[in-house]
Amino acid sequence: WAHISFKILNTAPVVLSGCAIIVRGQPRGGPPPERQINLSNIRTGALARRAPQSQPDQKDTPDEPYAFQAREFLRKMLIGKEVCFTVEVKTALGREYGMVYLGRDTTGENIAESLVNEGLATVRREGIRGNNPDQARLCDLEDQAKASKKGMWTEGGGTNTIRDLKYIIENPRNFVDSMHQKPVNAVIEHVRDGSVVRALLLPDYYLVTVMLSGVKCPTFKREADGTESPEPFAAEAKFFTESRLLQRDVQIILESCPNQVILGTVLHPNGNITELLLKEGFARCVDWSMAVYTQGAEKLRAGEKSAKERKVRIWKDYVAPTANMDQKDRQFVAKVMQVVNADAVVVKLNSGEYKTIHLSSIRPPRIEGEKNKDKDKRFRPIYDIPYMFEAREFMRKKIIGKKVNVTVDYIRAATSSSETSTIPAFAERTCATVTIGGINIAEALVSKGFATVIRYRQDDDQRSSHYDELLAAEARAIKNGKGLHSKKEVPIHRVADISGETQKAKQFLPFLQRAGRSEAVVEYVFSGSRLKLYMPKETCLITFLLAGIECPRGSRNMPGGMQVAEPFSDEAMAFTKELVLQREVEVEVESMDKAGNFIGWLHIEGVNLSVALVENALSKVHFTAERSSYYKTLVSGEEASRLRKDKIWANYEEKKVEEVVHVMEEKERTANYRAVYVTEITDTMHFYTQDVETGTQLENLMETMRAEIAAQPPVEGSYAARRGDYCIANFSADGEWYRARVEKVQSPAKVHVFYIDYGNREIVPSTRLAVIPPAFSTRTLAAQATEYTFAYIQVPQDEDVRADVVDNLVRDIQNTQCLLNVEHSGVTCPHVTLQFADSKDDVGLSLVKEGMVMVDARKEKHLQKMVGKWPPWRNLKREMKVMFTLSFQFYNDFVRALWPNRCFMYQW
Ligand SMILES: *[C@@H]1O[C@H](CO)[C@@H](O)[C@H](O)[C@H]1NC(C)=O
Ligand SMILES: *[C@@H]1O[C@H](CO)[C@@H](O)[C@H](O)[C@H]1NC(C)=O
Ligand SMILES: *[C@@H]1O[C@H](CO)[C@@H](O)[C@H](O)[C@H]1NC(C)=O
Ligand SMILES: CC(=O)N[C@H]1CO[C@H](CO)[C@@H](O)[C@@H]1O
Ligand SMILES: CC(=O)N[C@H]1CO[C@H](CO)[C@@H](O)[C@@H]1O
Repeated sequence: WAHISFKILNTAPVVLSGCAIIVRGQPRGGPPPERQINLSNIRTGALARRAPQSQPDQKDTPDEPYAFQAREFLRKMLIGKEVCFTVEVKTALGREYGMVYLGRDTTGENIAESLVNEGLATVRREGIRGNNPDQARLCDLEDQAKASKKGMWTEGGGTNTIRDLKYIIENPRNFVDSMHQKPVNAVIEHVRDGSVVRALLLPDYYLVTVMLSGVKCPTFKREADGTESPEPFAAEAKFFTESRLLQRDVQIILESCPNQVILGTVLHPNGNITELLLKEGFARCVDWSMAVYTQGAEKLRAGEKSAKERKVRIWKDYVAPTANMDQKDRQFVAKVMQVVNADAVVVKLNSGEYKTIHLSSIRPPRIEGEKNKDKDKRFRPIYDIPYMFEAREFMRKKIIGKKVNVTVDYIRAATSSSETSTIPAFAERTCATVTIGGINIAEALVSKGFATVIRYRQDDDQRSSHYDELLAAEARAIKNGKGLHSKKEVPIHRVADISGETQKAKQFLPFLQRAGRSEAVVEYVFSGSRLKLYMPKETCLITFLLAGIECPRGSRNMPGGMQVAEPFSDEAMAFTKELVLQREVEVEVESMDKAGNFIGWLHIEGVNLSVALVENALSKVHFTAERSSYYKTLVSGEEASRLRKDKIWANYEEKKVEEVVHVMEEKERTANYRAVYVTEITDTMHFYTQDVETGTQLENLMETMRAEIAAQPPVEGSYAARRGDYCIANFSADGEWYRARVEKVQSPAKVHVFYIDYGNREIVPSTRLAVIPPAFSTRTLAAQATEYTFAYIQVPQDEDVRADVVDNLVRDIQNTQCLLNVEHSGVTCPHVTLQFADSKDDVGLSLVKEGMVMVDARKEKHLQKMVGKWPPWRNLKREMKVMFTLSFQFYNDFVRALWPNRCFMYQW
């Protein structure tokens, strides 16, 4: 045996037994080599050993008495500390014997002496040389320990110091459950690789293998020939864990036990190894076990993310999925324009561009095999796939029209359907995490059971940046039986699609007309004025055309070929989409066309879509709008757009000239007088008439209505007036009920109403108003008062003069029957001529003749003729009156100056 003696400064990483330790030098760019040192001249008990599993006939060897105590004594004293040792003997096999001292030199505590002193080791006296003072000292210490009955010299043999080691746990799952995820004290006995350790659980001495939850380090693969080949960084990862945990006192949280594997987290006061391994690039996150990690999965993902960004160790060649995107393309705020089948949204970017965004890592409800799709032509995924509708509705209600935060997680490249085909089976997809007010929409969907989470290959990076939250949400949804995970019958949506079904539509029309304003959701926008609506109360789908407007037509495939789109048809469609697509709206259905499309008005948040299109110069007013209560608004909107020469009116001037020429050649003035009853004359010289023809209908209606109300008087004050509503009002002049429309609600005491059958207005308290009985609504009989104004005469600008004229008119024609002919349309109402019923004299002309108003000549030739017959001295009387008044004053002043005491009297 060679006798060598030298000192090496080392760290003790492992205590093999009471008398053997493994030391390592300082790491230099990798795990430093290990050296095993057996303490010379002493002996401690042997630790328990498990029989090799290859030899089942052998038995496990238990601890020798005080063996574990000796090991623990050394472990507590040495682990992680610096030691210095001398090698006294090196055997032929390379085993080294020596002395170990705590600290940097041999003045430190001599470990062998301490052990002997504590009665934890015996001295091998056979090798002792009397002349060696160190060895002599060992003998002395042993004698003292014996004398004071320390350690193994205690009476009783120390059987109580033998551990009852448990190598096997019968039911590991029960065992883990019984720990209730509470930290257990433990000693890490062995590190298999960076993320798998063998731990001795205290105080009951279970030996368990624990995999760190949520992570995996590179491992040592066992080859067929028994050799181990390490994956890159396996040794480094193992050393990282060893140097921090091996033989340390730790706490372990046993978190789960799937398939006999115990998953846990090791806690050490200096930090948490799972996080550290990830941060240093020694491990990657593992989805399946991440779900059980109890200390905050987001910290683990963050650790991994940081390692990836720094490209450390296992990530040295890492390229982020969004690496070549600009920051502004990676994260932005955008407005949601459409929810597409519950896993995608169309958003409007700041630039005005639209972009489809898929929600990362989730899969909407779907039907396996898609077999129904082929069988049934009318298969509509949104209603027919269980929970698809719920999912879409959930998303729609939460985010449609709202601003959301989009963080792009990855771009899924387009995939082709086969090797030879170049047609992509999937187009490229931008997958992102979409949040609103801090809520991750995908997570919310998954937690409601309206979507499932996509599983990935371990190394697949193309996933949500909040993947664990998604998995956790899914676990909750499964546990609580939500949505797709519910054991209940799936909700069925029997939605009647009556778009294009003329017969069904015809049956349905009266329902919708009677309903007045109905709720609807806009499912689809075909064009600026053509929509598909879902009616939730009636659970049906209808096609709806906006009333009152002419919207530019888009291009269409017609039998004769492609029909070219009219200018601004796309703009109109975009406008309508932006305003109403997938929104909750109110519609008033008025009628139906031959194809079974309903026609009516659509309101969204106080905006009337027809009006809005006209006001934005994207539609013209259609003549059928004249009858409606929105006509005025429509016409003034059109007028304003035309003046701005906006969009469809951009080339308006030229067109007008053309039209006029056209008109001059073709049109003749039509005189088609009908009998009307003038009911009201306004301060602006407009007037309201009723048709004599329908007069009796109105009388009958009023009579039965009043009788019905008298039989069942409305509860006073039960009516809440709402602008635009039809109602009945108790007219202050006669205390009778009339049909009316609310024009303005100033306060409950001041409601502005318009009597729709008479044309007069009044401000009344809401206590004088009541709900209109449905049988007497405008569906039964349209509003009877129609507004007109005079053609060919100028309305005097001067208020006093105008008031004179109005007084005249009230005296002459109010509450009398006249004959009326529409001469031409106007901004707010048609312009007409009126004749006195008896004399057939023209009312306007008589005003002109009386010099009260001036003639308003028309440019249109066919109308010029008409005025041409009117007196050439048309305004003479009024002009003379003005002139005379002036000259009279002048003359008077002049005369007074000459003859101060004379008085002149003149009479006109
Ligand atoms: C050295 O220590 C190890 C670990 O305790 C033990 O297995 C081995 O038998 C010891 N060697 C000798 C020669 O005592
Ligand atoms: C978007 O995110 C920012 C910062 O995280 C936040 O202040 C803002 O409120 C979010 N906006 C929405 C619509 O969620
Ligand atoms: C109308 O109101 C007045 C006063 O409020 C009341 O006296 C009258 O009876 C009402 N008329 C009807 C028909 O209810
Ligand atoms: C639960 C726990 O102990 N977490 C710790 C893990 O380690 C980090 C530092 O590495 C600590 O900040 C955590 O508190
Ligand atoms: C009754 C109603 O909702 N009318 C609205 C029609 O649309 C215009 C403009 O879009 C609104 O100002 C009206 O209030």
